[in-house]
Amino acid sequence: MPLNKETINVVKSNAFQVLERVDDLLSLSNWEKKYLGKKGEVVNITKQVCELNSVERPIIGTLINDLKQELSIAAQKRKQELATRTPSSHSVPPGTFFDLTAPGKRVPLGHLHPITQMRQYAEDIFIRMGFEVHETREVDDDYHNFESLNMPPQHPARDLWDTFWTENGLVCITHTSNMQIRILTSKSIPIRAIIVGRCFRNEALDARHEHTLHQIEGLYVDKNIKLSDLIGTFKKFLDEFYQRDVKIKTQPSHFPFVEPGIEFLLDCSLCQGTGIINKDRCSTCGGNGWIELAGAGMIHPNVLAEAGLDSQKYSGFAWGFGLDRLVMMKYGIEDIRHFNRGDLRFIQQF
Ligand code: FA5
Repeated sequence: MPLNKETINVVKSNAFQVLERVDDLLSLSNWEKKYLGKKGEVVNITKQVCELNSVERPIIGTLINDLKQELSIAAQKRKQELATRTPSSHSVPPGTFFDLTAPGKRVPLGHLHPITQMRQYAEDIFIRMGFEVHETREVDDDYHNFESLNMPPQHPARDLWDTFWTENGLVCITHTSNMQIRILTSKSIPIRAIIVGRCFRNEALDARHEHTLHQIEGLYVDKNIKLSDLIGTFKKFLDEFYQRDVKIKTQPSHFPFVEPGIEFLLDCSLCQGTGIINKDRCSTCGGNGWIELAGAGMIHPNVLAEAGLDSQKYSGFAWGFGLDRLVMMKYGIEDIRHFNRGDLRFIQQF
């Protein structure tokens, strides 16, 4: 299309029509780019001036200069109007400008479940204490969940755990101890490992018993390891986890894969160890003021032998604690079932 007065008028009327609809500073900046920018419409037509004859050239050149000036003045005027107009709910306050480089608002898409948060927190503590972190399998075979742990078929201690079995004879793991033999056979001594994961039990549910629970197993093997090392290590972890000098007690217990076996109990944070809340029995600890956190003990010589380790030379300890119960005690959560209910009023507090 040849460059003439008509072409300039078309550019001008288009530019003004678009400018009328410009409603914010960002659109105005785009408008300026489109018409007055380096690759804009005005520059485009200016480039064609050299193709005109000597009579037309000065006339058209002057018209283009006028157009450029008119558009610049109009843009300036619009900018002032936009910057000083009464703010509506959709506009920015007067005098402000969009900072296109500012970081966006964080969209609340969700957050980690409290158990996951505390699992990571606990793992960090153990890593600082020199432990390696391993993940458990959730479905395993009889050998790893029971037999390798000094519980041959028909051993009565298998009944300690109400087990879910799959149709093809596998076990939904009842405890993270299922990984013990794998770690003992694959790692070199000294062994310092934790094993983290979900376990499943077909048992009656109450304020401190769930069918799906989270355990963290601890495994420590070296020369001259004693029961006092087990108690000291676990207490140190708890002090870090709760950020205070915790009150714990131990009592004898029996697990076929340790000898001797013990349990760790913590004073219940819901009733402050009294067993009573508002004259009623504390339902969280069952009224005895202590809540059982873990089973533990010195690794049984039969388990060490199964892993090919000489129990005359090496000794070690193991524990398995319920992470859900630790978190309950940390935050004063009175019922373990809150964790899996999916009630956002609960979850969003963490
Ligand atoms: C065991 O699971 C043993 N494997 C622990 C162990 C490991 C002993 C290594 C010796 C050496 P127990 O069944 O007591 O033990 O469970 C350990 C902990 O898991 C309990 O103290 C408790 O804190 C938690 N726990 C057990 N059952 C449940 C449940 N149904 N709901 C929530 N937490 C549970």
